[in-house]
Amino acid sequence: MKPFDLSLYLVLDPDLCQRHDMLETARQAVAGGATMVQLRHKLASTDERIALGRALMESLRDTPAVVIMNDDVTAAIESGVDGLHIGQGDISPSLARARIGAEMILGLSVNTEGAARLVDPAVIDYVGVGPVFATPTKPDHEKPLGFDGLAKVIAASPVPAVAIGGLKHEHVQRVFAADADGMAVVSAICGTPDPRLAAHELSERIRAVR
Ligand code: TZP
Ligand code: MG
Repeated sequence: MKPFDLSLYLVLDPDLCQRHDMLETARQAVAGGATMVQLRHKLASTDERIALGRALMESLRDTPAVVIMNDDVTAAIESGVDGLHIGQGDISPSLARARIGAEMILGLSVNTEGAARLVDPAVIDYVGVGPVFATPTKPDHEKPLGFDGLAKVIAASPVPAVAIGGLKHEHVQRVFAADADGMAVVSAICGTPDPRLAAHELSERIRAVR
């Protein structure tokens, strides 16, 4: 399995990151300090996801960044990305693991302490915990956790956790104080005029508080 660092996790959603070219946004964000990039393309076909996954892998080949495919097991396998991220309503973790094999990273979204406690560390490599705040980026999100809720869910998880949902530069200290291993963002990088600078400022702040 490729070693992964959850510190600054960019969720690349083409429907929300239209401001810039996808591959260029990913490259810029990684150049600025993003450690992981998830391709979350809800409206695409599996073939389109495969093409984008391959292009992203090629574009980030000379970097330590890890590429994760959201939801689509077939696209994750066929594109040769480093990992897969699934939600609570998606394919079951054990079935996902059986399909992707031992070498791919597997992430799972959790929103409650109960869901975190059910995580099997033999199956799941990391959890995404959120939303910390209500976010327009994901209108159908679960109830926001706040930082206290975040800390409780993370404490219940047997695997490393990345926090997500409405997170910005000014939240870095509280995210890591809740014992998160990383912070995941869409708009804090995609919604800015300069993704490289945004990632750089976030990663410097993360380095400072850890
Ligand atoms: N899962 C929970 S919140 C969210 C996802 C994918 C969206 C986070 O986007 P933003 O723009 O960083 O609030
Ligand atoms: Mg999903």
